[in-house]
Amino acid sequence: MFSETLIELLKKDPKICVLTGAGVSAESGVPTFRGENGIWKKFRAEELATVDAFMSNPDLVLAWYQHRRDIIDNIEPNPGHYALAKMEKNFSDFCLVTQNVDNLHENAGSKYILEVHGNIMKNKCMNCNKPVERLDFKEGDELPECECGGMIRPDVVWFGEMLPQDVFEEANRKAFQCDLFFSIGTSAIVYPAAALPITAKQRGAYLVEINVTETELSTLADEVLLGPSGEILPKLLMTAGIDV
Ligand code: BV8
Ligand code: ZN
Repeated sequence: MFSETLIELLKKDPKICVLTGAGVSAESGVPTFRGENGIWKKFRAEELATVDAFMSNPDLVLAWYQHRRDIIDNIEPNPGHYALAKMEKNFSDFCLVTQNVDNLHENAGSKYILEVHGNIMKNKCMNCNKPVERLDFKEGDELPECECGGMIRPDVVWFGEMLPQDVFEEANRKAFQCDLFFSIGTSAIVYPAAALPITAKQRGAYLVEINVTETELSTLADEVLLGPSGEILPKLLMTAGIDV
């Protein structure tokens, strides 16, 4: 299932950079964005994950995020998350970049995580940027407001918004200098995060994709491992002699 090249490379303590997307959380029960049960299916991304959508329909957007938090509150990381936390302990230069906002990598024990699209458990004031912890909102509730009078929103990156500069710059630096890049559970179409595996490949890294289907990135990858990340990652570590 795994190439000799990949197994040999893993034995040399390579610099590793990983990009994860919604597919890594699918086996935990978090609906993906564009899959058959993808969240976007009920709503178009433009309707919900944008500033305009929030300003024109804050109730709907806040209720949608609450719905997603409610799902996330009742699920556990899966073996794919745990395998990535294990990798962090077994390699001296390991960077986990995630597009996921669901906190599952942290719950699985990963320590150093670059959350390039923010975190759904965090909120902030649109006016003064003051962080606001847990927000429980039901449709019809008063809209949450900051002491400064600003509206409170989820601290995630919406379409058309910039990614957190320092976080993305660090992710880019890691992609630039890594020997081995894993693109796991992502359709690799949302930029600029989707540029990271391309940067790594251009810089000479060995590019591995783990997904249940081929994506736009598959033709560029050195190795495409087709299957659920929750099964493939533990098997990969076992084959490379890293106990999971
Ligand atoms: C920016 C946070 C500019 C919020 C998200 C045209 C119109 C408008 C915008 C654009 C446009 N063209 C390009 C753009 C830019 C846009 C973009 O790339 N759009 C795409 C859709 C074309 N990008 C942006 O707007 C970004 N900002 O460009 O700003 C700018 C520049 C300077 C100054 C000012 C502004 C911001 C993008 C971030 C948007 N926020 N999420 C929230 O979560 O609510 S994006 C959202 O998509 C999630 O973060 C998600 O992670 C991300 C990517 O999706 P995936 O994770 O890949 O999930 P998906 O469902 O697509 O795929 C799942 C995959 O898993 C599938 O391949 C499936 O096969 C696989 N899978 C399923 N099960 C498993 C599995 N794999 C393994 N194992 C399994 N078991
Ligand atoms: Zn404020």
